[in-house]
Amino acid sequence: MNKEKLAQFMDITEEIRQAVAEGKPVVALESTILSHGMPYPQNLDFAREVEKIIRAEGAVPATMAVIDGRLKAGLTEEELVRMCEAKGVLKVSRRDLPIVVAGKLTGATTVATTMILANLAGIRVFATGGIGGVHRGGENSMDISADLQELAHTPVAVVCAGAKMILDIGRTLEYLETMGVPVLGLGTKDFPAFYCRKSGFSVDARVDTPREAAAVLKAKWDLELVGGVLIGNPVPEEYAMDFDEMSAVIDRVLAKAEAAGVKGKDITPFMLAHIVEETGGESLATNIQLAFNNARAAAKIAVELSKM
Ligand code: PSU
Ligand code: MN
Repeated sequence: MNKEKLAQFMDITEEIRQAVAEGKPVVALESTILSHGMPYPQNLDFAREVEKIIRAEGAVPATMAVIDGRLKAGLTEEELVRMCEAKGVLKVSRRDLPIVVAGKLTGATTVATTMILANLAGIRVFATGGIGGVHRGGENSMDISADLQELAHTPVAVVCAGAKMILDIGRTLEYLETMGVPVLGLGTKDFPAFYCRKSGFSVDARVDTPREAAAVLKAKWDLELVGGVLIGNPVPEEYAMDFDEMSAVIDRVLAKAEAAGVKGKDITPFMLAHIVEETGGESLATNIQLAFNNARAAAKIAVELSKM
């Protein structure tokens, strides 16, 4: 999109605009993780700290959101507080974007929408916690996150701690294969399972350094292959949770969601809130630490990519 047209819809902070123009490293961040993924006020401390971590690695953070119908790359302190308080903040995936823009509404961006905004702003690397995917029972419900289609089409690399066991990880990876999305493991051959370091499913390739990961991104885009790359970065050992214990928690919470009739876009936020409750906050601490770890890795990858 040309600059004049983009300016009709989007506000990009001067710092981000300049960094992108000069080819400096920038890391996109989503806001659904803040508004619908973590409780207030822990989400606000998290949001500030994650930006610091990216800066410490020599990259510029770019938190995405839609505020009063304006697309935002980079938020002011006031805007960050508004997203974290989350009063009347919608969850905005690709299909919702024109509706919140036309209605001048405020919404948090999912992985899919953050990729769209990052691409509009010229940002190639994005750090998050976990991605959406094929839900368990998705072969019947057809509940497949728009995040997967976005990875197929939009040229942004997403650094995540894998996918939660609330999803069908096997089918999520099959879907990504069909859509031609490379799945890399940072220091691992095993696709991580968010709270746990291993899912039992393999990635397509293990990369051991941020430089190796950046080289795959560069090759993909130099070849003009459409779409993104998914990079799985396991939660640090000291914060990882027990696989069997987490499986049991998730089974219980899934049963609760089913009994309550929770469907569609409300499932993920419902699950996250109830998992925190069931684990007595331990899962929140893990969630925060794995997201910090992803921000650090994404910043390092963005730095390497900017040198290539
Ligand atoms: N997984 C998490 N935390 C999150 C999400 C997923 O562990 O906050 C959010 C992300 O923004 C992701 C979205 O893009 O949920 C997926 O929602 P859906 O399945 O409705 O597409
Ligand atoms: Mn869904």
